Amino acid sequence: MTGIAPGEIRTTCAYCGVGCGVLAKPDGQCGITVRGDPDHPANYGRLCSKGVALGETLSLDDRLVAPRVNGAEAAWDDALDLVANRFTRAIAEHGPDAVAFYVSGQLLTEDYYVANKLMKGFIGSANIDTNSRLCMASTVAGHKRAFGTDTVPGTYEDIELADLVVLVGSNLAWCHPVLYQRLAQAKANRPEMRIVVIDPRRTATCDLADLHLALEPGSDVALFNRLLTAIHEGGAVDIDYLHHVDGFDAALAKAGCEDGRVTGLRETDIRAFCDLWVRTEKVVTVFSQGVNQSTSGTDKVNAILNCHLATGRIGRPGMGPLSVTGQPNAMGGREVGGLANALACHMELTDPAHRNAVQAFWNAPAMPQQAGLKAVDLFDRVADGTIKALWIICTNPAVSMPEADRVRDAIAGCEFVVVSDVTDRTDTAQLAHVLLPATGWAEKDGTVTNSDRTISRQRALLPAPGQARHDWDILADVGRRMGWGAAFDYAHPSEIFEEHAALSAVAADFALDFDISGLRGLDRSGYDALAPIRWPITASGTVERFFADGHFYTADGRARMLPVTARPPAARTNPRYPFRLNTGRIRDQWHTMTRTAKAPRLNQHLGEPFLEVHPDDAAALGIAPATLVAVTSPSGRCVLRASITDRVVRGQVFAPMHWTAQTAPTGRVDALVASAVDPLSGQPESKAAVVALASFEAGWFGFAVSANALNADSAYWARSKVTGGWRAEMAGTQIPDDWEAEARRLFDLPETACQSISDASSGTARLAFSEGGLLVAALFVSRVPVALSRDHLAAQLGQPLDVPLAGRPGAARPDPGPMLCACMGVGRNTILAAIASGEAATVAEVGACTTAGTNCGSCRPEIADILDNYKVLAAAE
Ligand SMILES: Nc1nc2c(c(=O)[nH]1)N[C@H]1C(S)=C(S)[C@@H](COP(=O)(O)OP(=O)(O)OC[C@H]3O[C@@H](n4cnc5c(=O)[nH]c(N)nc54)[C@H](O)[C@@H]3O)O[C@H]1N2
Ligand SMILES: Nc1nc2c(c(=O)[nH]1)N[C@H]1C(S)=C(S)[C@@H](COP(=O)(O)OP(=O)(O)OC[C@H]3O[C@@H](n4cnc5c(=O)[nH]c(N)nc54)[C@H](O)[C@@H]3O)O[C@H]1N2
Ligand code: SF4
Ligand SMILES: [Mo]
Repeated sequence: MTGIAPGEIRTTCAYCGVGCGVLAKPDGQCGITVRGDPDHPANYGRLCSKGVALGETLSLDDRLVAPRVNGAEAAWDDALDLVANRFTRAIAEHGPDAVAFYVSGQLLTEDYYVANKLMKGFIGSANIDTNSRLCMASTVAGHKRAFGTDTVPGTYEDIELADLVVLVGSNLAWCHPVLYQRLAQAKANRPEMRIVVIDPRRTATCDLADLHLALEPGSDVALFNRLLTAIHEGGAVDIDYLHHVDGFDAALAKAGCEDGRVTGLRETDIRAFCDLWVRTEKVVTVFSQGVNQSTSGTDKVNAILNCHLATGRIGRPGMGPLSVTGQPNAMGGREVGGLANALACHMELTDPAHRNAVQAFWNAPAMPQQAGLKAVDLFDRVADGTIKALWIICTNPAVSMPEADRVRDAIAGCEFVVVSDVTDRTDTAQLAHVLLPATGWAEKDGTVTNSDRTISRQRALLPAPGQARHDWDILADVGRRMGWGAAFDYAHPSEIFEEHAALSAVAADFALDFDISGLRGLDRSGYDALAPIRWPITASGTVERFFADGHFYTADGRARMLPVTARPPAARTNPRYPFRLNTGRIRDQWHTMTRTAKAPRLNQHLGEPFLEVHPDDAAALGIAPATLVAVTSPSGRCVLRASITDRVVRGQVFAPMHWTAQTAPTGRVDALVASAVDPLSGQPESKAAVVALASFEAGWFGFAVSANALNADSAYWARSKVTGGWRAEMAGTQIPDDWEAEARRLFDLPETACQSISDASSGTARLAFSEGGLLVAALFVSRVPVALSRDHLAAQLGQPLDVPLAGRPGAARPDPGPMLCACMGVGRNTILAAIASGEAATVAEVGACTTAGTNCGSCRPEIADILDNYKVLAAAE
């Protein structure tokens, strides 16, 4: 181990399922500095832009620091008595299925374990589901069908060892950036390595691809069926391995009926992909939400697994399917049985032997016999009043569930809603009767499991703010108040971990895959010192590779290939809703932005909600660049900034999922998404809504910066944090009579000195407010989208008003342009200048000249893009 510096604490990143090790150093002032842990097997020292900015997200200004009941601060005792009483009453009056928990893959394993134990063992209902239903459920269902259990056989090293890496529905460059960097490095070391990206959209990940297959949304099964046929025809079937596999003939027969044309791909491209796959033994298929979030998600997973099983390319170095998990503890949630149809330690809720074993182990009074409500059904039952008491922990369903307006209204109409969060400023928290302050990432202690089954410790770095308590502690306290003191008598997460490890020994008696019984008996210091370790960790300590030996976890020990056929997405485009809406993530924001949006540098990459539209579609609809688009679907409406780009094909549009009523009320894209689900996994089709587009006829556009929060209420607004204040994009239909009065209200500055320039004929106005000669707020408006250097204006906050109202820097100070490299703080213009000067012609040279892309590297695909565009421009001149 490389030593750690004095004062540094080893922990794990708060965000994605890569699960990077972090060395954090508290600065003694409630802050921390971070660097990548060089010894952690997930990242070996690397961090992405979000990881680098962890220290900038810890301010306490928006934290929830005391319990609240109906909006008023309350004592913990009163709040928790109320929760226990209301749940007890609902159960007494209506039975255990009248209550529900909706939890999260961002809980630590220990939190998750207690939530699951309380609901399934003691309340006696399986109505606990998690946001993993929106995330990993199709993979879980596909793994179980094929392997008899939910095992991810691959590891991160396999990606590096492979000769062909196929990325299906994964924007690895932005969503698992450190894995992407490992892949990029492996390809740089071995240029003969091939990478194929299968995604309807040309993402940043495609920059590394030798082949990008922009297939029709939802058509992955057809492509992998074509591949299975090609595997057979090309002689790549592993006859010996097929002794361990059932269902080859049926799967192949079904695959043979598939019409590859539904993929919309050129036959030559399909062939090129199949040829590459067939002739390359070391193949890793990485897949993510483009696969899972689909009404045929489980079939997509099995179509992929079929190909690996048929070739025996599974469980061996450099080979295998690898589902990358999204949330930091999505995998841990699967281990503790967080889903409504699962039981702890990969045991089955519907298997009486498993159920009895868990009941005996927990000494539990009641166990449900059947699976509980899956997320979409769960909120339907909230809407119709069947669920009388609901506890939402560590997730924001009023934003992230499909048909989000309906879900929001359902929560608002529920008799009793408890929300545990780190902040009250979420769309869901605003609907709670009881709001419980949870400790956050920097304050919590426990374990998380990443995409390749590596368990890592997350360690507390800072004291809990105010009265905030740990999620496991809040849950256990409610368990005690409901009358189950002995079962919830935990004093420290290590005790919960110990119990989980002991339960896994029970599971091991059933010869299940999940086994951490080798970690039993860790005392507190052993737990505190636990180094990253991949399960299984059996009592005899062996760590094996799954499936290479042909042993699976089905009744007969053989894997299953499934006959599957492609189905189009549930919603069909039609003349009323002619566009297919794809949704997903951007590089520097995390989900509903409650944490990442606190770091100014993470807001600079893409600062407002947007819609990617193909140039031809935009032209046909009269949507000009940077104007606004009204997007409607059968379930809702959004207004988003038009980003006109051929990264999407005609007829398809893409919008990020991150914005909320707190940050951009018309940017809640899940309002547009229908709640159609996969029949097996219950996972919603988040990536294939149908929508109509129209230009949003704005009478004015505005851009504002302010040292204080803004009271924006125009038809369109989106705000984000900048250093020293806020910035907002705005637009409205009616032009106000008096811009100064409007600005004073917006900024809540009734008296402050104001300088303004306006031109009624062009509709422009520029207003600057200053105190003591220093800029405190400014508003620029125009009839067309406001053109000015936003970062420059934001940087003027608190500065002397020397170049008033120019909107761009003077010649002496070049404008760095929009932030491209969040880690090193390098703007687009700085990079362009380096390229134009002739000093930098490659990504590496841009790094050498400007430092851009030299830390986490997440922006390197975009730098490559700028270089390419520049070369095209130069050639055209
Ligand atoms: N920056 C950032 N990183 C994150 C997160 C975040 O919020 N921000 N969230 C984390 C979480 S919880 C998750 S689950 C992961 C998600 O990680 P990813 O799954 O990589 O991310 P998404 O952007 O949701 O979707 C991936 C891609 O699926 C494509 N797609 C859409 N439809 C189809 C289809 O029918 N077939 C195929 N093959 N592809 C399709 C989309 O165009 C998109 O590029 O990211 C994790 N990492
Ligand atoms: N259209 C569309 N919708 C999607 C997706 C998509 O691709 N497209 N992706 C789906 C996927 S894969 C996912 S994972 C979900 C994510 O969606 P959500 O889970 O709803 O999003 P988050 O913003 O991560 O919500 C986490 C909440 O927990 C709070 N929190 C943070 N730390 C703690 C803690 O330690 N304890 C407690 N109690 N609270 C804490 C945060 O402040 C935040 O409010 O979105 C899903 N929705
Ligand atoms: S890739 Fe980035 S967000 Fe994901 S765990 Fe690593 S540092 Fe955190
Ligand atoms: Mo996710």
